[in-house]
Amino acid sequence: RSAPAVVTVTGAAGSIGYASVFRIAAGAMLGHDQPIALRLLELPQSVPAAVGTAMELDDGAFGLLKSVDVFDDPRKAFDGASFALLVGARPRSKGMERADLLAANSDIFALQGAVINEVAADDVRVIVVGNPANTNAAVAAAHAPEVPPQRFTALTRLDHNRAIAQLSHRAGVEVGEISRVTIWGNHSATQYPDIFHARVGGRSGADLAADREWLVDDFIPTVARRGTAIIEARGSSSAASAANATIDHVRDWVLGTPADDWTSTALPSPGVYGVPEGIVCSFPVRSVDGQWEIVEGLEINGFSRARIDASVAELEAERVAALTS
Ligand code: NAX
Repeated sequence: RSAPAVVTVTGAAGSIGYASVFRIAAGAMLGHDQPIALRLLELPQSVPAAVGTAMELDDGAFGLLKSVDVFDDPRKAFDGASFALLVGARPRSKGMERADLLAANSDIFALQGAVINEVAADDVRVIVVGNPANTNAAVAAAHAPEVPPQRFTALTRLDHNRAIAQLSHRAGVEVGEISRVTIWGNHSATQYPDIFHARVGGRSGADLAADREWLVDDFIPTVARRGTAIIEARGSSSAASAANATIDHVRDWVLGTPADDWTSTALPSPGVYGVPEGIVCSFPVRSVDGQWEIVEGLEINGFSRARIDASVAELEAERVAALTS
């Protein structure tokens, strides 16, 4: 039995935090033989709610859960952390401009990046869920010069899983028979779910994509706007599915992606696929020996190129706005 892995979850009293921590404690993220030390970081006003969550975690009597601590001080919460799940973020309030939202989050993620740089474990892996997730990850990475940039990632796995589910319905194929789907770009309405390289049961994704009307008017917007559809249906935003995707992301990062498949993760571009260096962009990735490797050499057709470029342009504008705010 190894020493407990220190897992810090920010925004732990929020919806996604609440939906994540019980499954993490049950071993769904790091495996059923890895003990866990959970750290819950919240804003001071939400510390009581996080304490309530910690009490419920206690009541789960999880064999793998060695400790749960609640903090409102990032310095304590990230001390020695090997996994930093950055879920808490400033939501857009009424009358708030997009620039204000970017600025407010830039402050939060600059501070958290700097603290992680200083006090987290040497092997720290960061996943940003809080929106605007890609840009928040870019800001945090920019403030953590001693952490390799590729350890700062943002969640696009929920979009990836949504794309697989939609393909499964369309083709009448089990989700387990679908592979090599890619989300490119930003976790926003400009994201591009690419099925040209996918395998869908016995068919190729390119074959399905030949129905351009379905691709353009149905599949792509359904995936990209799924978050809004969930809000309309449930009256609040995706929580359990986002928690599930976060757990999938970290599990694959640590334990590896299946041979013959890949997944989608946003990480700082090393300058591939025409994405400028440092832009936190979603790519097709494999996890090898605990590190993300971008799947290179995929042929990008004109249809895909235009959509990737549009999302990357949005990311560049966001980054400029966040870093100069
Ligand atoms: P909630 O509002 O339920 O919870 C957020 C929690 O974060 C609150 O309890 C708040 O007190 C806390 N918080 C805010 N700032 C903090 C800080 N500086 N330090 C510590 N805690 C802080 O939101 P929830 O539904 O859980 O969503 C969390 C974030 O995920 C949002 O930014 C949301 O937009 C984003 N999402 C990202 C997704 C993705 O795929 N990347 C999908 C789902 C979700 O929309």
